[in-house]
Amino acid sequence: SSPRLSPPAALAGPDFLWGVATASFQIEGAWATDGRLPCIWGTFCNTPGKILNGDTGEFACDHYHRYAQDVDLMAELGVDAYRLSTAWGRVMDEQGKPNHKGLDFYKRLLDRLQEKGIQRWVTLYHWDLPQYLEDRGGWLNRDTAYRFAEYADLMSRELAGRVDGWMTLNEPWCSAFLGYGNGHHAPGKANIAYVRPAMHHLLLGHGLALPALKANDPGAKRGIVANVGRGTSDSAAPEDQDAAMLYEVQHNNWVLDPLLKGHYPKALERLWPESRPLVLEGDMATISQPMDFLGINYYFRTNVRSDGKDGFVDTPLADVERTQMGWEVHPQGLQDLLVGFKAQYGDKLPPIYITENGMASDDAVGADGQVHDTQRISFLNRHFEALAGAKAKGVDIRGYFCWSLMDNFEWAFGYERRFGLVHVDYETQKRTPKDSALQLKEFLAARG
Ligand code: GBH
Repeated sequence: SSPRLSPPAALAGPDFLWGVATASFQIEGAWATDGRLPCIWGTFCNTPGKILNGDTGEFACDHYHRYAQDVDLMAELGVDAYRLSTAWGRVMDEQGKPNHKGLDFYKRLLDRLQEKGIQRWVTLYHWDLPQYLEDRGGWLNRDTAYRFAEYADLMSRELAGRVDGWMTLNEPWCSAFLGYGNGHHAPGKANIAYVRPAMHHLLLGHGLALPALKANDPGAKRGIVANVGRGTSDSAAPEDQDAAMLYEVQHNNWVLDPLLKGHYPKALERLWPESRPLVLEGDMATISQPMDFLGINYYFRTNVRSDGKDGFVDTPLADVERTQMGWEVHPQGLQDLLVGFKAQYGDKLPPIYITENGMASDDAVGADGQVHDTQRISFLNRHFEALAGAKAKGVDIRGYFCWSLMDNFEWAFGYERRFGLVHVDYETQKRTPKDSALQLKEFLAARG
């Protein structure tokens, strides 16, 4: 029999929200259906050599056509909440006019969730920038921030009353650094001088969107989702400890300081002096407006050493447990980061939701028709303990969304990496709840 999923009592109360998460491009497929415009990830998929095995998001989990069954599956699991994202290019044309076919899809989806009593947490931007905006410079162009605010305005007018929590951006670090700095993600630009301007325009778009969300849908909560990483060094040498600090500045404070303190961290000048953004008067006030919550995505710890200059190099540890992604399993990092953020930001730190956490494993349906994802169950248990520990140390944590509801298009790694609680057979589109999903269901039901 499989190991049990057993979250600590501190996370089993009625005030703690349990959910699952996905993103539009990773599950919907139907990438040219009902007037959906091309996006940068479609272009990236069509560029040879960018995605493992040449996979694309054209069909993905076919969620666009199977959303009703997928909602029923979530209801079956008994989750309190679902975090999804909307595709900008489905709902708005190049002139900024609404595309009602695309909007209707999201309305049907959100209404079905409501019928099943599942809270709706909606991310407006999970990386699928319309290609026509990239053709005008994408996030390197300040104008994109204003276009994003228009999109947020449209969505919050159209979907007002149907959403419990709005999230402006998913992981701006990834958009800026992987999209424009090293080119591992769409649009595949690789120039370190681009990363800080791209980040500034992303955060500006977030700030410009907040007032519209509040005005149009005052009953919903508003926040953003940041990916955070734990950086430590196995060397006590001062330059290596300094490198670990720089890792966390680059991954965490680059995003959180402007949002919560209203300025960029000084250490960015050491890391990337050549990449200074043009910050206009008022921008930092726009970016640092208060939010109702902060979404945190946590996956792993990175061990670093000094690169001998003003930076850090990844120095992988031997003999640690890793996932199918090669990422180290390090639950303590989640607790250390949350406790550290509380110390760094104090009262400025909004209530926290873990908006993503989970792991990839090479899961297959066995002869018994089941998927025994024992590493995932153990991974989740250890992260729940770490989270309860952070809560006990005074961090205000309100909920946890597992990444992901189901296996899906894992960006540059295509379909080969499986993050789902539910297994997807991409030939038949059959969904099979893995042991982790069945265990989660038992826990959720037993909460009473
Ligand atoms: C999240 O990104 C995404 O939001 C989600 O769509 C995705 O499917 C999920 O996680 C699983 O990957 O410094 O170059 O070594 C993951 C975010 C990926 C951010 C790895 C930091 C380190 C890149 N993280 N990354 S690097």
